[in-house]
Amino acid sequence: MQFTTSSLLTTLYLLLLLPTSIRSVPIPNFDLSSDTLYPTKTIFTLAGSPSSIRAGNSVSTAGDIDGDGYSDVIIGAYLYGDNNEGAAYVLYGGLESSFQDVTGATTLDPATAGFAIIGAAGDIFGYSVSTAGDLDNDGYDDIIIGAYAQSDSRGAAYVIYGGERSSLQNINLGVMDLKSLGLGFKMTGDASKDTFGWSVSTAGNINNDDYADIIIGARGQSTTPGAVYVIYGGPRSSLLDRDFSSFTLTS
Ligand SMILES: [Ca+2]
Ligand SMILES: [Ca+2]
Ligand SMILES: [Ca+2]
Repeated sequence: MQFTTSSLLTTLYLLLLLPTSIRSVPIPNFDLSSDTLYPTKTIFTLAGSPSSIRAGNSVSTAGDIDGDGYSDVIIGAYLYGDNNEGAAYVLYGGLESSFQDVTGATTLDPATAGFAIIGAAGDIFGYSVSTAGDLDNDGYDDIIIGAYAQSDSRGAAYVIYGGERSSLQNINLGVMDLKSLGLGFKMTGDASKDTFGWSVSTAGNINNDDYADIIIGARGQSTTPGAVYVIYGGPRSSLLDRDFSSFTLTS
């Protein structure tokens, strides 16, 4: 390609028309002890003693769990409760003007703010949280939450389906069964001390079908040692509670 003076001037002129944000992208440094981030309004504050519930030990996008086009967030608070139940909070994204402060309570308003999921006693539920992607391909992103301390640290992980806000609700896993209620399903680790659910994440779509997949770490698994489970998504009818003590790991 041959450049003429005219074509070079034209190119330079077009470059100058580019927005400043494209030509140079300054990234400021922030000192969180003194600087104020924009927007200054927080969307999540905790009443009581935040240090005791460890809110924010784990955080993740929740994908778009209510299908309104705005991404949502999930926040773990693994020491919530008098008996280390642990909790996770889903907070909806939206117009900035719609953001509201909420408290680390047992319930939130699923119609406007989000919803809370509380673990059973001793679970350390919410130590790990993540979007699961759209595991059942119904158009709504789902979430996965780990509870590594359950049953002498055998551990568990829970998938909760997204849906219209009218279908989303506060969940207490101490008294509610996800599968029978059609809200999701539960996976449990192989043996005591496996700490199944120590880490959880979407796996993307590892087999390139129509369904997102998930990955779960069990760092305490003693025979391997450490183990990672990848579980395929699929139609909701195929997503059953799973007890991995009845599975044989293969290499
Ligand atoms: Ca949303
Ligand atoms: Ca889904
Ligand atoms: Ca898949």
